[in-house]
Amino acid sequence: MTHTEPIPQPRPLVGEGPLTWDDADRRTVASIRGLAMDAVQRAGNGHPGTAMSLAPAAYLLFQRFLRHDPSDPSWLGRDRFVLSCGHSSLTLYIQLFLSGYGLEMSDLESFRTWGSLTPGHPEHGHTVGVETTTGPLGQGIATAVGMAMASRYQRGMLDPDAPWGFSPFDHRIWVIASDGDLEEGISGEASSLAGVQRLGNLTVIWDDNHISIEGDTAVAFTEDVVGRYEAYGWDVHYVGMTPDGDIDILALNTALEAAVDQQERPTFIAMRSTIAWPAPHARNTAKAHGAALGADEVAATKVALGLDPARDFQLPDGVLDHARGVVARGKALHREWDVSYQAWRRSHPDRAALLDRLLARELPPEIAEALPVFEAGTSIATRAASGKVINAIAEVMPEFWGGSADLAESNNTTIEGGLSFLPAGSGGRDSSPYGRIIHFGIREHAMGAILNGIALEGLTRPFGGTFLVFSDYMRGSVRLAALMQTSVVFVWTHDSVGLGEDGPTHQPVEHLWSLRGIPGLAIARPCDGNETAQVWLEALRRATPTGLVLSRQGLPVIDRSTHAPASEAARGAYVLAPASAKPRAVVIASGSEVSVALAARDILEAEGVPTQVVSAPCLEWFDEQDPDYRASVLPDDTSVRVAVEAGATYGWWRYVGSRGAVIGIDHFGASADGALLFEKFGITADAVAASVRSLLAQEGTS
Ligand SMILES: Cc1ncc(C[n+]2csc(CCOP(=O)(O)OP(=O)(O)O)c2C)c(N)n1
Ligand SMILES: [Mg+2]
Repeated sequence: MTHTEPIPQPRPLVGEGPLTWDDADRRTVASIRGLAMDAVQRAGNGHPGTAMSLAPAAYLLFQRFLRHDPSDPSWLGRDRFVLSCGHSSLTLYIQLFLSGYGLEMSDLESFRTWGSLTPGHPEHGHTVGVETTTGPLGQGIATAVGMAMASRYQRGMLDPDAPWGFSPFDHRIWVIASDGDLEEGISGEASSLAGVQRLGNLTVIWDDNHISIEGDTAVAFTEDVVGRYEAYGWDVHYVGMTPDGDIDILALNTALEAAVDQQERPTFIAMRSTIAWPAPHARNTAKAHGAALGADEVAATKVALGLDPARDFQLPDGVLDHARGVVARGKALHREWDVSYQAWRRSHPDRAALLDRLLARELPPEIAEALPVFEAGTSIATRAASGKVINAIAEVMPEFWGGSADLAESNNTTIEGGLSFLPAGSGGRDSSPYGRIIHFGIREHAMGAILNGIALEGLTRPFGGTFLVFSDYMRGSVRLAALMQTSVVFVWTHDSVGLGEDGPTHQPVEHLWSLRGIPGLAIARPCDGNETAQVWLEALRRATPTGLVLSRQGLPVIDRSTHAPASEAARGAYVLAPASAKPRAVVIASGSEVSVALAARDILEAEGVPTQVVSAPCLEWFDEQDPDYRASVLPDDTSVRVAVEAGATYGWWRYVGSRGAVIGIDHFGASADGALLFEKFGITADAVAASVRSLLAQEGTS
């Protein structure tokens, strides 16, 4: 790489000089507290207390620490702010309003109502400036860990040689988390990993208010939280309260400045606060967490804040102008950043071209040709085929990275020749701070949220693996992936009783339909190696959350010269083997049961029953096809339709109709050889053929 000109050095990520906290700031913070009370009072429901107490902390962050440009909310160089305690959404909405992100007073007035930009909990993609959807406690902080990891990977891909703080790709992740966030196991999983990863670009402020819904947190939360974070390897700080119970803003400012200077470890700031401060009666009560304070208490609190008790949604003169000063600050930061960014572009044209492709969300043109082709007549488990596909994709997509929750070998998720993603000096020769193999540890839930965070950072394409049965452990994050439509691929292997001897604890049964029940999540269960390659490609093309469901056991590679091409898998379901004449029966199957369906077809055709076999790797993609196509796959005039899948039966009825049949497993599995379990549980060609015969007989008599 030749440098055509010296790169101007952007300012490192340091603080902004001594804190000035003047009357204008105090009046603004008082107004924020008033708005939080008013919005909940107007809606009749919501969470006023925490938005009131957190007001100075959020204001300090947005005004002074967060590097953001409200006039360009998707600025590549921006810091990310995550409000992990999403119930306190007004904390975020009011800052977005005051900072000039486009939210207006009218949006605060319509808080929590139909069609508003201010729903009960912050929703990414709905309200500009919301970096991730939060509300399920614990998800935000774990997602933020993913953002912090992605930030490091991205600079490794684009600007690895710049010292930390000097690359246009360096930025910080700021989180506010509540007691509930830290009680949830997922936050412990993710925080532990953040410590291992020494994520110096991550700061978490814990709103230590000793209150949750059932009262004093001492009823359920008594450990030494700060000690725990110290043990995770974080840099910890305490921020106390003022004598009258407000957040000590000077102490918080000092702690945040220390966080900015900290490059080696994530920062944890334990910040004492009083929920609903300074409401005379509601403060420090659990009731203030989730209910409007009532008109009298609101009025009394306004008096305490120096606001007019008779006015709702008031902003004293000058407050908005004062707060919106952050727009000019943001533009200046952005301009300054642009100089170094443009210089980087000129000096690194190849990397700039890569970045442009990533920003355009395009795949490299050579991706389709890069995929492996599996030879007909051989046998390969779809997890193993997926492993080969992952490696082929990795060759042409530097933005493609991921790993497993300690099952890399079983999930076939390892990028051969790749380095482990680990901080400098911690993992030996096979690792690098910019490595592309993530070791999540046995932390499925955090893995799910971290994958979301990586995807939300916006430039890279993550995947993460575990056994399908443990998708339950990560379901909260999978649901958010679907809600946010993040470009995440979940690699779920060992997809049925076919996994064998590990027995019922490890054998998924209800999981396929349980996951298919999540709106916006595609579940792709390919039948052979070549379908595996095609569903991977389709998942990447769509860039929406996809769960790949893959077999442990070997599956025959279907001869595509005599059957439909595997590329048809992108349509979700397709006629793999047409009937020899107008079909009298249709057998529809996914994954390992497609070869069972083909064998049943051989039996039935030999008996003179023209039978069409449909391979259905992804019902969500199939449901999107036009009605004519769907009717060609599942002809309306063929009432004898049998579905076969080694799992719970219930969703298949939609595809087989009331005169059809479903062959599946509606009970737990057992510890024995996988092939034997298929026999014992009736997932066989003979059972499918018998079912078709019986339906044809019923049809004949009806
Ligand atoms: C996973 C999850 N479980 C339960 C809830 C319901 N819930 C909302 S807030 C909350 C606890 C509130 O306590 P805390 O986190 O300390 O917030 P604070 O009241 O201090 O704002 C609960 C249980 C939730 N949002 N997410
Ligand atoms: Mg609390």
